[in-house]
Amino acid sequence: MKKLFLMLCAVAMLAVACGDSSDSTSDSAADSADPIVIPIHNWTSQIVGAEIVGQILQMSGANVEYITSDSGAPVYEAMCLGDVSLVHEVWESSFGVPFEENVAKGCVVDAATHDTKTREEWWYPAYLVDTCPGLPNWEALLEEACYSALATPDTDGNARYLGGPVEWQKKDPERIAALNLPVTVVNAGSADAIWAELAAAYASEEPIMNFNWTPNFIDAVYDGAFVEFPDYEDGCFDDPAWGTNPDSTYDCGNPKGAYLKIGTWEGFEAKWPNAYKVLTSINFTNLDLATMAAQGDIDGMSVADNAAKWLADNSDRVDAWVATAG
Ligand code: TMO
Repeated sequence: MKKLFLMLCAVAMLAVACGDSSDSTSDSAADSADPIVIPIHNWTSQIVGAEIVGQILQMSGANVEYITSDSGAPVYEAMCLGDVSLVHEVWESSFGVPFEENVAKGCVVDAATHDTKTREEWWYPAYLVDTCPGLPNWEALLEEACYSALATPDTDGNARYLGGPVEWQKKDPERIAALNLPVTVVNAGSADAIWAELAAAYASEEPIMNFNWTPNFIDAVYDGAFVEFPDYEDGCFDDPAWGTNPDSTYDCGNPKGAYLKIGTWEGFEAKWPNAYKVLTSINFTNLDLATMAAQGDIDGMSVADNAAKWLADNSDRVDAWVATAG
């Protein structure tokens, strides 16, 4: 008899009649009180956005907890195991491969796509065009006057390209080999290390070429542009036959207009159904990320003040997202 009743409950979803009687105050599924684990990575918009996402989830009744986490494959493996609950800035060009691999396994969910369109690429200050007149075309880097001007004592005559931390998973060595570029990659230890070098070089108009991305604060402060490599198309990263080098993958630039997604652990929605609704209604635009970055990296605001200002300036949108909770 009890079995039949449970079966009817499952079929008819008689939430009130079937609910745990100790839970009589709520007529919708209750979220677990366990904390939602949010990772903190190593660039400003993500760090501020993690605080913003956490506060929005708390406004809707969730408990949250933060962990500092590698932003590359390890965070997707941790999310696959349920040790991390979400990633709110999945950048296609950096993390698309480990993210999509774990989505394909079924342990990570492609939960939402922000309106933000992203690009991550080699970048140079506008004054470098005097030395490398063919820029933004990548073939400018093949000219001796250009790569020699960008050389430093540790690059053996090659141009020096200041890349981001290795965990951002860029295929720079592969691209350099595929396009036969006279360039040596030097990976910065942090985003701040890139910005410090750029600031110093820019002040004295020294040649520099560094990793940058959009949306970011850089456009508001510096005049410069991305290097234009052959346009990314399907196949470039996995089919050697694609592109100008028939024997190599990565003979192209990173995707333009790339996605920024929210990923979750597969068990998130069942464990925190209301928080899941709120999380997947969050939708950051290019201006949102650029603002979070600028408030931190230009205005020098603390993470707490930066998040508080963004939440206050966007309270109508935030309220609407919070209201999606049951
Ligand atoms: C993932 N990042 C925005 C630092 O390129």
